[in-house]
Amino acid sequence: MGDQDHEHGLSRRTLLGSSAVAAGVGLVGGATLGTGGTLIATAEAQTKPSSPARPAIQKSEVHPGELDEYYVFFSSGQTGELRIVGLPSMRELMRVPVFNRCSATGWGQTNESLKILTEGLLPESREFLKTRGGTYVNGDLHHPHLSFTEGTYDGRYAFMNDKANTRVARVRLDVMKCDKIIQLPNQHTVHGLRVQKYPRTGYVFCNGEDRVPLPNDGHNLKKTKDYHAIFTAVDGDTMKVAWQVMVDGNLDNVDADYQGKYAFATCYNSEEGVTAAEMTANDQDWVVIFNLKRIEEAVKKGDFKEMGGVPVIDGRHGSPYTRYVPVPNGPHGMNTAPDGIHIVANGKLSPTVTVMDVRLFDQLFDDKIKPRDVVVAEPELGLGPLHTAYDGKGNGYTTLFIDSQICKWNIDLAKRAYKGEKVNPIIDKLDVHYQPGHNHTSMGQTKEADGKWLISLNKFSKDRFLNVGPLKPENDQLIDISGEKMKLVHDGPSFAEPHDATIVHRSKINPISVWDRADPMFSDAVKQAQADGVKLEEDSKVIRDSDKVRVYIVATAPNFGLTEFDVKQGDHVTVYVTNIDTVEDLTHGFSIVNYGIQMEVAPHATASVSFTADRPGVYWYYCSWFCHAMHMEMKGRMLVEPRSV
Ligand code: CUK
Ligand code: CUA
Repeated sequence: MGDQDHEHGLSRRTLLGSSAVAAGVGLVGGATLGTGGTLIATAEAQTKPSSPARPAIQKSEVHPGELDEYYVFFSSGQTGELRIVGLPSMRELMRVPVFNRCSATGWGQTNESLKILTEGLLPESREFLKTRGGTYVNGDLHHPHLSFTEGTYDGRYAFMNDKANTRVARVRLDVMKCDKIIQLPNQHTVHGLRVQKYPRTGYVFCNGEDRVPLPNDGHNLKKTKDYHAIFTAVDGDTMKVAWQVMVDGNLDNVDADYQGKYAFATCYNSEEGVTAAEMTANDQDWVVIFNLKRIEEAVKKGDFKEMGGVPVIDGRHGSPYTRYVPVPNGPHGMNTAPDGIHIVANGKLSPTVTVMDVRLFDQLFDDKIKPRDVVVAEPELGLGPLHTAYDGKGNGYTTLFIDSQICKWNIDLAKRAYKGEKVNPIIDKLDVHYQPGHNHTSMGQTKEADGKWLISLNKFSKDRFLNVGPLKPENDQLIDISGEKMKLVHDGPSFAEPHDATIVHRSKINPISVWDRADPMFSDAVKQAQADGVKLEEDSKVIRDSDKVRVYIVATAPNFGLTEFDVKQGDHVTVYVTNIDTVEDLTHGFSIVNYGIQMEVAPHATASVSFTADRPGVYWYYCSWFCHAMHMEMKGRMLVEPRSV
C-alpha cells in the first residue's frame, strides 16, 4: 500500500475518468490500491470472477548461487558492445565486444577479431581506414535481435546494427562471440534492425535512416531532393546483402510479421528536408510496408538496378513492392504484437499509437482498400510514445518519453474505441525514472510472450543513484507485469547507452563451456600451424621464416610452454597461444609489457596476435587472467635483439 508510483496524479486521474471496463485495480490477485483509487472491474475480471490468485509481486530476488530465469541481451549504444544481463536479478553477466575495441579480450587486436572486423568492410572504407589502423574503433549498437524459427527464438544467433558506421553484426549464441560483421553499401547508417520471424531467420531487416546521394561520391552535395534512404534485407545465414529497396523518407524502426510475408518500417521526414524544421513541417509521415514475395520476384526477374554490387529495387511511392500508410508526424518504434495480427507504430511527436491489422495487407497490395484502411485503432496514450511491448494477454505497454511513464493499454478496447464505442483502453500508468526509450517484456517479441516482466530503458537517472558527476548512468528499471497493475521492483544503472534489449527464457539458450578445437574462430591458426608442422596443443616453439617469426605457446596453468623467445628488432612476429586446460572457466590471458599486446585465451581456444618487434630490449609477457595460485609466476621474456648498426 501507499506505493507512490501507483498513486501518481496522472494515473489516478486516468483511472477515475475511465469508463466501466477500462481499469481494474485491487481485484486480481490482491493487487494493492492506493487511496483515491476506485474499484472498477476489468473485462478480464468480469468474465473470470474466480480467476486464480496471481501474486501481485513475483519473486524478483535471486539468492546467492541461484540462477536467473531469463537472459537479457542489451545493446550498449555508442559503447558498441553487446551486454548479457540476468533477469530478474539484473546482474550483468558478460560483455561481448562487437563494434568496439576491448582491452580485456583483445577484440580489435587479435588476428581472429581483426579478420571479422575487416573482412566485411566496403572497399572504399578499407581504403579510407588504411591510415587509421584498418578498422573503425567506434560503433553505435542500438538493436540486438535473436534469430527465430517459427515465431520464437531458436538459440542460434543475435543480430545487431551499428548506426555509426552502417554495419550489421552477428553474435554466435553457442560461444557468445561475434563471428561476422558486414558494412552495407548504398546505405547511410543502419538504425532499425529486426529479423524475419517466420518460417525462420532468414532475413535481417536493416533500416537506412539518413538520405544521401547514390553513389555518395561527391557528384552531388546539395541537391537534397536527389538524396535517398535504403532498406536492406541481409541473409542471416550467409551475412550477405540479399536485396535493397529505395524508399521515400527517413527509415526509423522496423519489424516483421509472423507470417513471413511483410516487413514494415516507421518513416519520419516525409518532407525530405535536411534541418529539424524542414523534417517536421508536415502533419503526417508514414509507415512503409515491404512485400517480401513481390520483392523476391522482382530480384528474380531483374526489376532492379545493381548498385554497389547488390540489387536495388525502386520502392518509392507508386511502386508495386511497397505501400505507404499515413500516420501522425514523426513515428518512432514499430512493434509486432505476439497475437500475430496487430502491429503498432508509436507516435513520438503525436500522443497516439497507430494500430494496424496485418491481415489487411494483402488487400492493400491488391489495391482493394486504401492505405489508412489497415488502421484499426489509434489510441491517445500520453506524451512522447516511443516503443510498445506486449504481455501476450492482449495488452500493450508503451513508453511515454515526455511523461516519464509506461502506459498499459488494451488492444481490443482500443479497437472498440476507434469504432466509436465509449471505452477507455488505458488500464494503468506507472511512473518510471526518467524519460523511457525502449521497453521490453519477457519473451514479448515472440509468439511465446509470457506477461511476467517488463524492463523500461530510461535515458535519464537524475537523482536515482549516488552522484557520479555530470555524466550520469541511465536507469534500466524492472517492472512486474504479472498483475493487473504494474509494479516497479528494481533500479539498474547502466553505462552509455542501452537503447534496446531482448528478454529470452533461459531454456532457449545453450552456450558451451569449453571451445571445440575444430571451431572456425581459430581455423586460420590451425592451418598455419599445420603448414609449420606444429601441433598447437602440444608444441611450444619458434618458427622463423626470414623476418617473419611465428611463436607457438601452449598455456596450461601455471605455465607458458615458452619462458623466453628471441626475435630481432623489426621482425614481424605472430604469437599463437593455445589453452589446453580442460578445467571449466580456466581462462588464460597473454599480455606483453609496453608492447600494447593483450588477449583472452579461453579453455581450448587458440588466440593469436601479430605485431612488429620494433623496440629492442627485454619484454616480459605474462598471463593476465588470474588462473592459479602461481598465476603471478605465469610469465616469460621476449628478448628483442637490436638491429646491428
Ligand atoms: S531507438 Cu533508441 S530509444 Cu535507436 Cu530503438 Cu528508440
Ligand atoms: Cu594463466 Cu593466469
